[in-house]
Formats: sequence, C-alpha cells, structure tokens
Amino acid sequence: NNVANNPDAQPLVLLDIDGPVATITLNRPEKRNALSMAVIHRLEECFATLPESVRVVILAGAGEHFSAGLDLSTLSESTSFEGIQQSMAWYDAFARIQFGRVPVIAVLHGAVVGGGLELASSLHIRVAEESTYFGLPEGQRGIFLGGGGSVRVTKLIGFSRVTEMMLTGHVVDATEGHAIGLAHYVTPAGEGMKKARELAERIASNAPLSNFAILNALPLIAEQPMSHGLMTEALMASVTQGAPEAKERINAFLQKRAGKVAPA
Ligand code: 1HE
Repeated sequence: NNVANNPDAQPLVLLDIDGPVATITLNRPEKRNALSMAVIHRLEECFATLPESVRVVILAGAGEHFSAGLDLSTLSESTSFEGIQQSMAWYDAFARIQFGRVPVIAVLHGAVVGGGLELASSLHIRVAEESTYFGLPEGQRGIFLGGGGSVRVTKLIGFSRVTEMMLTGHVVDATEGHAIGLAHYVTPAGEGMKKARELAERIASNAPLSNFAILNALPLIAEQPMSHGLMTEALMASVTQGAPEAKERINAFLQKRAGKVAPA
C-alpha cells in the first residue's frame, strides 16, 4: 500500500480523525476486505501512528462485508515456514491493537469470517449490524486458524462452539452471535456506525489511565491464577486511584458536579 510509489494505488486502509475518535476502514471491497500481509501491515501502522489526541478507534469495512478473512491468494504458493512467519506477523499486529492505549469498537456487517473474525475478536467492542454473519471456514479450505482465533475466539465463545463451527461450517447470524458473545450489540442495517459513535463518545470521556488498565490489566488478570490476579488488580487499582485525574473525578461526584449512574 505504498501510495508514494504508486499514486494510483487505492489505499488499503482509510484513516479519518474527528476529534478524539479515529475511524479506520478496511478498504478492499472488491476482494471483500480479504486480509493480505499489506493490509495487516497498513492496519498495524495506522494504530502505531495514531496521534495522542485520539482516544477511541472505530474499525469498519468498506463495501458489503466486514472481511472475508485471510487473502487466500497469498497461500497458494507459500511454504510452511512462510506460513508460521505470517501468523507471527498477524499476532504482532493484533496484539498491538488489543493491548494498546485506545479502545477499539468494531462495526460489523456481512461476512466476518476466518481471519476477519480473528481480527474482530482482537477488538474490544463489537457492534453487529443485522446483516452480519460469523464463520470459520478454515476446515473447508484445508487449513487452520492462524491469526490468533483459536485463542481469542475460543475465549469469547468457548472451545466447544469453535470446534462445532469449524467442523460443520455452521454460520452464526447476528442474533445468535449476540446471544453467544460474539457481538455486544446488534443494530438494524446501516445503524452500526451511529451506535459505535455513541459508544465512542462515552469511552472517550473515561480517564485514559482507566481505559489503559481495562485494555491491559483485565486480559492479563484473566490468565493469572487467582492470587496473582488479585495482586495485579490491587496494584492497578492503587495506580489509578493515586492519579490526580481520579481525585478530581471523585471530588466532582462528591460535590454533585458529576453524572450519576443511570439505566439506559
Ligand atoms: C477473496 C477472498 C479471500 C473473496 N481471499 N480473495 N476466507 C474464506 O474462505 C471466505 C472466502 N470468501 C467467500 O466465501 C465470499 O467471497 C464472501 C462470502 C466473503 C463474499 O461473497 P461475494 O459473493 O460477495 O463475493 P465473491 O464473488 O465471492 O468475491 C469477490 C472477489 O473477492 C472474488 O475475486 P474476483 O477476482 O473473482 O473478483 C473473490 O475471489 C475474492 N475474495 N474472499 C482472496 N478470502 C490467518 S489464518 C486465517 C484463515 C482464514 O481466514 S480462512 C478463511 C478464508
């Protein structure tokens, strides 16, 4: 995606910054946003170079689908060793996104399959429009998950469901995806972005240190034995509490200058 070398090239990934919210769009609709190494690298670069002013990212896909997964044309001649290196590159990119500074909201529609679901499962919040369908067609293609899905999708829905989806090719629709934990919200067609913006505003109003702790400490604690998890939690709690921003926010509540918790 080196536009400098080829001015006619269509950018593989679009970046739009509007105040604290950046919208990143996979932009290969003619290939259903299939993920080539160039797309993965460009995505990683977008996240790595976000300005400090950005506090939330919304990630979407151009065209009729979020993503058709791995660009299968890259596999037709690759060796096993190239395959393992490709997986490692996906892991690096997705870890940078998952364990970064800014929360990421996915707006899903159409196909969210294979590597597309592996990418979506690295993000923090998933909003699925009604047209969304989730699938793991690796078995049909004679391959296996290779973008972290056997870890991340399994953490979301459990290994029994992943096994069934992979063995049978069961395609999960938006409603079922919501029920089993693949999506946090389902919206009517065309309303995913509106919902994501509304969520983004709320997330951007949190203390950045709290958001950082949620992204980085929670998943770590989930993998720790209880005694370690509790200690990690206590350390993180004391770091956040000690920050001047926390003092100001807590005083604002006590002095009735801050909002109350209210049902939606
Ligand atoms: C692709 C890809 C792709 C489309 N790699 N080129 N993923 C899959 O097994 C899903 C494969 N894709 C599909 O099942 C369908 O394309 C969709 C259901 C997603 C969309 O259907 P449709 O009718 O809208 O589009 P299409 O006509 O199938 O595709 C349009 C073009 O995109 C066509 O190319 P063209 O040159 O003929 O125009 C397709 O070949 C191309 N295309 N999907 C390459 N995935 C890190 S390991 C992860 C492992 C996996 O992700 S395995 C799952 C791979």
